[in-house]
Amino acid sequence: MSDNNQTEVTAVGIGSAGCKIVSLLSRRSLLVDNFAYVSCDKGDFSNVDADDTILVESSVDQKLSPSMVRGLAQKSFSRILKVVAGSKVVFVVAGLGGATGSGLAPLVASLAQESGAITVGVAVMPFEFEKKMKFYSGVSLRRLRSASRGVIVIDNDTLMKSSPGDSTLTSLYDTANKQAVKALSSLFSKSSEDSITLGLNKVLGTVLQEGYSLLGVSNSGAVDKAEDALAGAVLSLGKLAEAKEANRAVVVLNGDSSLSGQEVGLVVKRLGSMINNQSVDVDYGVNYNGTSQLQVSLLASGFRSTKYDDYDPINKALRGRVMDDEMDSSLVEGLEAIQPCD
Ligand SMILES: Nc1nc2c(ncn2[C@@H]2O[C@H](COP(=O)(O)OP(=O)(O)OP(=O)(O)O)[C@@H](O)[C@H]2O)c(=O)[nH]1
Ligand SMILES: [Mg+2]
Repeated sequence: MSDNNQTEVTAVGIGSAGCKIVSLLSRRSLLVDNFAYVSCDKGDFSNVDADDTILVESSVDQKLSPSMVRGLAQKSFSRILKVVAGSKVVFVVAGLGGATGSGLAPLVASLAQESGAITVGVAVMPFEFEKKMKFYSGVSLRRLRSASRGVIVIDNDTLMKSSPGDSTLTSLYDTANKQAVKALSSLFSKSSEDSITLGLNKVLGTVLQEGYSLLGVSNSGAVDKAEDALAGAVLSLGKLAEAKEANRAVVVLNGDSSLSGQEVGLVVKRLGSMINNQSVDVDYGVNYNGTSQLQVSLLASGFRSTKYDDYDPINKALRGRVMDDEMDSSLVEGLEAIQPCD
């Protein structure tokens, strides 16, 4: 698989949301050695400080669909394979629902799997009001799941809970990114003096299960902040799937030195019963380098169905029967490729 000179863990950001989130993660001290970016929009690389940017270009300006993006990306397969070559673990991070992330995340994941890496998709799902994005995101999530060994699903609505009602869309995204990056960083953080880290194996042990892993996030500054934030995180998962389907979970508490051992113990003990399954296996991490506002990030796995199944009504109607599930791609050529008839 990999030799000692090769990169162990790679994160690839795809499309606008994926590039933004991965570039924010690249500034943290994480168990990720290599960061790469793939997009159809050069602007997505503007805040990225890395050489590994792959631009998937169309010869004409046109509105793209996921299958058109996959067609255009065929020219970039060798570059994508080079980025993931030798990695033991590859995280493929994308917002689903647009053309680029929805089209390319499953494709990059399958290339990474082919290269021998353990591939984990990290999918950010659309806000409830982004109705037009639902169909592509539902189809892409299903494809990402079958192209990867595990998928971590993050719901944008879960992340925007702390935004005021009159926020602009860009500030909603900013808040969502801060929450997502804080939660993902705490799951994949390197060990340090002021933290008890989970380590990659425990997180992967949770994610590499059948079905989907869901990331629930909640913050609290209340007197009983540990219990309050945990309840919020469990509740946010309950909106996405049946909490009782969870069979494994890891939890990370992001707070400051006011977080007592008793509070941590309480969270770990309560978690099993809150997700309605006493036998659930719970590992935990704690970061003391945050603020008094406690963030609880709960990653639970084993969800065979989620609310996103409804985003792809065709697949739901097929009820598991397969029509033609090979990822389609259309080769797009501009008008200049159409030859006039004599
Ligand atoms: N959390 C978060 N979500 C975002 C952000 N930008 C977009 N999204 C979400 O990501 C999903 C896809 O949006 P984009 O990333 O803009 O789409 P894209 O993959 O670049 O695709 P196209 O631009 O259509 O080619 C949608 O669900 C959006 O809600 C962001 O900065 N943060
Ligand atoms: Mg975009």
